[in-house]
Amino acid sequence: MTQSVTVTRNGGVAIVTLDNPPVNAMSFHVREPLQKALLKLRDDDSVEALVLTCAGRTFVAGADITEFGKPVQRPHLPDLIETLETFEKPTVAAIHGTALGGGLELAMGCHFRVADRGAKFGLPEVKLGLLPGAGGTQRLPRLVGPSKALKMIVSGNPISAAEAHKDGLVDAVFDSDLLANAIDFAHDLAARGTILAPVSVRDEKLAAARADLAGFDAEIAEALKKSRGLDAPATCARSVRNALTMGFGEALATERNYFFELVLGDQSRAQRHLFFAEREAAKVPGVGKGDRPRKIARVGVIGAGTMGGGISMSFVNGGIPVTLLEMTDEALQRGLGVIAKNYAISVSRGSLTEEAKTKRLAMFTGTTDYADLADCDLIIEAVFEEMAVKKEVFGKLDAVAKPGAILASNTSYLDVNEIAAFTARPSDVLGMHFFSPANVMKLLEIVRGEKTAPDVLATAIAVAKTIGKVPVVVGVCHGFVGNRMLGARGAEAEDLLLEGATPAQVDKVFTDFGWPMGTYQMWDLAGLDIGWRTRKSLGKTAAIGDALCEQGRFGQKTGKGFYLYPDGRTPVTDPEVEALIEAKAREKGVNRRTISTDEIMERTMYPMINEGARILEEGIAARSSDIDTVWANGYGFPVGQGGPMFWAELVGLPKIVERLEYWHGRTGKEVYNPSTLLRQLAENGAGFSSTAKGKAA
Ligand code: 3H9
Repeated sequence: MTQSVTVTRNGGVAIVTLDNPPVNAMSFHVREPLQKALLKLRDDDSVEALVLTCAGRTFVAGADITEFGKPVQRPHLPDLIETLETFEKPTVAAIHGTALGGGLELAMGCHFRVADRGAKFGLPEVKLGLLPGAGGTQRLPRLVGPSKALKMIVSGNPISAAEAHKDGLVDAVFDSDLLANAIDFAHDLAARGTILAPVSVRDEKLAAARADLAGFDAEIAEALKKSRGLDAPATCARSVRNALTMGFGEALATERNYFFELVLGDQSRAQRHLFFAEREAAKVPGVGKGDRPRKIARVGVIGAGTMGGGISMSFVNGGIPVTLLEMTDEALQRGLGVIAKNYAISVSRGSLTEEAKTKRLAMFTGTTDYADLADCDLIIEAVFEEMAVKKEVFGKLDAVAKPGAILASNTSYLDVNEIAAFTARPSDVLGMHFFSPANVMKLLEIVRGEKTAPDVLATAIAVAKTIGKVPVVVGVCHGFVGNRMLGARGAEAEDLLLEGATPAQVDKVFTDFGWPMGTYQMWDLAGLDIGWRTRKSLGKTAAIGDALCEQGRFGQKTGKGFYLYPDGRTPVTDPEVEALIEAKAREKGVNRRTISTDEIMERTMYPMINEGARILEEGIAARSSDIDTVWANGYGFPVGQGGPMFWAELVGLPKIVERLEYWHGRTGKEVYNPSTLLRQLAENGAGFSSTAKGKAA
């Protein structure tokens, strides 16, 4: 085993190297030897300066998240930083890769920070439901000013080396030879006898905000606008504000208390669960290190509509050129026009430069000829959701695609095995289910067919990561993981209204839980006519949904649906809809009554969890954490609740089974019939993580 901390010398400069693969997290087995080494070097008169550096692909990426929630072993990270601040000789952090969380806090314990040009700096603790707990909320404002620190800490987003240099977080940036340059930098400081002030005593950048607390409070309000329902962002902001109103020592101790409060809370537990769940999802049973991803240099996309356009943009944004195919030149030009408009909006918002826009647009090649897809390594169809259409497309693809090319369907519901059978190469076929808007939503459901080859899955996962998506491998079934559970969540939506609830009441229960919107708002956004058409084709009806559509109320796009949309976007309760619901209830002989919040939760969330358990039982998802990853990244499940399966365990599986049984007894509906797996787990006092892997495996 390599040593996690080594000390070498270059004349009077001591070089301390941390080595804790893969990301140099500050685990106990790093902290302990580091503290010993630092104390020794501090008191060694032959040492004139110190350089702190890391082996491997990155500087320290933070505290070791796996240690959270367990008893902390001393020395703590703040102890190390305190030791660094007591050095009376220059200390220099040499940063490559990412200095994140506790890693950046450690670096801020040094007098100076120098960095590789490609390095990134951030305090992403808020994304784990935490705040920086080793002085980050106190030292960062002192280096970059409180406004910038507030933005960085509340968003958790990293900044580049150039920005960090401009803002005063970093003292020098090098294009190459970071360590050699850092050593020279340290020698130079030692030779010049530079006067050293630890970051904790540098208060100059705080002065302006200290004199205008009201102004800073306005900045806090702005920064917290998007953090509804989460505790960590407000705590981060409060702690940064403490830098303005308290002395360093008091603010630091307060930050530590905040950290312990948050780390023991359910929200942080949920967000840490999602962090590891996302990484676990990329490890697919049956896909090993030997299944090397195929090279994807060009992607073909069939269909330049909303979905195909968004998918194409995702690849181009990730640096992969796209050949976009449409049936007619008119449809192709329309699709390319929408893409160009989307990029122009990004330029006008300042999130893309004109130059980058031109570069990206040049990466699209439009065609109406299938033969032009011959040089593509991956081809994704985003055409009409009808098996006959898929058959035609895959037949044509099979004829033109080069050997080894991967053929993917963006289907949301259809049988990928049947689609694969339309080709002579079913092992190269799989589903790649993007979520709308495809250039924004992070989730990618990768649907594993019976014959999909392991290296094809490995390729899909790798390319998904390249374009910034979160891949989750699922098995074949109607609706896969996400849409199948969504169906269960909405199964009782009509009856809840008939029995006495209102759309606004149900949707409020959803938004209070943390969802970005409720069921009826979501349906209005998607368009009520979609479900209406599907119902008609299946010979099904929905009393309220059908009646709304018969009146031309298709949702937001027609200005009215379950709600009115006077400004085109904001839902407003419509008394006509309430009258319609009451009339339909009378027609059906349903006596309306008061529906409680608990009932709404039980009749929406519990069927969804039951369906999730069935999905696990059937092996459509390999693990319950994959289901949570799907929901957090594709459907806006509130991250502070950890995903449906994590949340179900917080509620308690026995309670969920008991209530499902109650509703099953009362209504006889199958959505409430507890799955065998759910019953077994509840009886045995077990959790979902004990479940087996299946078809997705
Ligand atoms: C903190 O610092 C609190 C302090 O303020 C206060 C303390 C008192 N710990 O993402 P990858 C694992 S909170 C433990 O696939 P990439 C990860 O699970 C922390 N493990 O690589 C995975 O394991 P496996 C603040 C960690 O190259 C492996 O490393 N810091 C940690 O795509 C590779 O990870 C953060 O929130 C960790 N801190 O991305 C940064 N980090 O192979 C969190 C990673 O078994 N980390 N692992 O699945 C990241 O954002 C990304 O990992 C990083 C690399 C960008 C660094």
